[in-house]
Amino acid sequence: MLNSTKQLQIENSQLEQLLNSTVQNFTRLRSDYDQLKLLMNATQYNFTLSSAEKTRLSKLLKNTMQEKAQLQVGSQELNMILMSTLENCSLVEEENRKLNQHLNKSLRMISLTMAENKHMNQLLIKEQQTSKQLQTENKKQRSILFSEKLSFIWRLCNRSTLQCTRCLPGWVEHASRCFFLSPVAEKWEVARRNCLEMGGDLAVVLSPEDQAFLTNLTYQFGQENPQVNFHSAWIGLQDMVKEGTHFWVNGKRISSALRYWKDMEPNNAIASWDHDRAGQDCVAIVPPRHVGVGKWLNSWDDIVCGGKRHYLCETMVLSWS
Ligand SMILES: [Ca+2]
Ligand SMILES: [Ca+2]
Repeated sequence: MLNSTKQLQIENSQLEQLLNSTVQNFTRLRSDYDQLKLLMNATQYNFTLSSAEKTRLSKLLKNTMQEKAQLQVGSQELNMILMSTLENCSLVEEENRKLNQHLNKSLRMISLTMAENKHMNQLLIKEQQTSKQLQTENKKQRSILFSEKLSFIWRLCNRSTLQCTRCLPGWVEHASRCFFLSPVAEKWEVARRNCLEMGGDLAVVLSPEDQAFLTNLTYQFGQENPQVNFHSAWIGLQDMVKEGTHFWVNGKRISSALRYWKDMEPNNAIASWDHDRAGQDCVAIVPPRHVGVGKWLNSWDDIVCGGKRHYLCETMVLSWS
């Protein structure tokens, strides 16, 4: 019995300890429960808050995505505009570059033209000065030329053209000499004296050109003076000293290269009235029927010196120095 009681007491004590322990555990569990509840409530609150936040953030995200899409479209448009603008910029730059080149070229041209103008102006001024000086000089010279002292010059010059001949009136210039065909006929010696008195002598043929000129002069005289009994004109050639040996009045013998005798001349013919039988020792040019054809240059004939013929004189040209 005692044992049983003691056993019971032990058991009771063990139960009591267990109970106490259980109460303690319960109390602790209760406390844990309360804390967990509080925690759960807090978590629920937080969850609610998180949901709302999530919804808000979702909306925000959606809006942001829309905005992003719009911004992308806008960005593309802006890119296109930018590209187009850049292209235009490039074209404008190219155009600018060309315009600049053109401008530079124009500026250079203007610069050159200005320099040229300046040069021309200087030349013009110089030319005007020269012209003025020449006018003064011209005026002075004209006053001298037209003065009484030089009036004789106007017998030799054309007042309109101011061209002057180097031969006296009535004389013709040829080969830097002056020639004169007399309007009257004289014996050869008288003719020569007349030529000498005029400062010259009877004409001498020094070249084929002289022969052509003198022959043509006699031809022209005949053509222009049909009323004149014009047979021929003395020249400065004779063989008075020795028959057949012809000398010019300048002292030279006739040259073999310059002989212009007519056919059958010189024949030293003796005329019926030539009682002295002097023959023909003086030479004259007989005008041809035509000039420039056939043997027209062969115009010389030896004639009796005492016969009267027109005559050809020559002088040196007038010298102004
Ligand atoms: Ca003779
Ligand atoms: Ca003859």
